[in-house]
Amino acid sequence: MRIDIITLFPELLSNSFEISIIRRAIRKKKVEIFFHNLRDFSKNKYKQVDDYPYGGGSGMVLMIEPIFKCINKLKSKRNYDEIIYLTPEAKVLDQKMANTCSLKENIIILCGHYKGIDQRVRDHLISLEVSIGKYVMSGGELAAVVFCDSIIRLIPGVLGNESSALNDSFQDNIIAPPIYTRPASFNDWKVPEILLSGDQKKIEKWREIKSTEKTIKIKHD
Ligand code: 6GU
Repeated sequence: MRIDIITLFPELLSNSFEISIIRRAIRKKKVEIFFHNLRDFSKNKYKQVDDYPYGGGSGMVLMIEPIFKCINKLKSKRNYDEIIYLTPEAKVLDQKMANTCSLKENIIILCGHYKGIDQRVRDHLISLEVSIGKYVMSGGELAAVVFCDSIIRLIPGVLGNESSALNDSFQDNIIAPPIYTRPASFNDWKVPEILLSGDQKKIEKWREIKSTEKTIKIKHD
């Protein structure tokens, strides 16, 4: 997979991709990530990329021209399966969306900023809009990290143990059961006896019950 991220703040993003599973995915060549600074596509000597909204109102609006130029440059080199705009005004990311997006070959991610972007970008250049939750952040950069992490870990061959993504919470709308590791007792807080029993059948049953309990609890919170 190739991910091109269009942003005003590449420095906010780049470090996040240099740790853990994403770094491993990059090293294993399962994913390539490129950053494009929108300011490099400004025709203005002050590198301006935003302007006042027509009709008045507060806040600045990202202009269409630099975005258009950047997207066009990328599209001239390869085909993109999806051009994604990250905005709180969209369907909220869930595991199903992450699964679908993890199958794409090439995607562009546009991070919003300021008050928003010229509506014509959304109408004519964007194929998918994604939010990461029902709250507002100052920009799409942190959302891009969240979105990329959620899809990269699903690319086949990224996680060491293939089944480990399949057993993730939310893959079947089910929350994973509690897990423990050594020591069996810490401060007198004990690992459930059954997990030490070696009785795999009983353990599976116990995990199912705990999963269900957690799932019901979270749905009712
Ligand atoms: Cl994708 N962007 C911003 N700016 N805020 C958000 C978001 C995205 N998702 C939730 N809040």
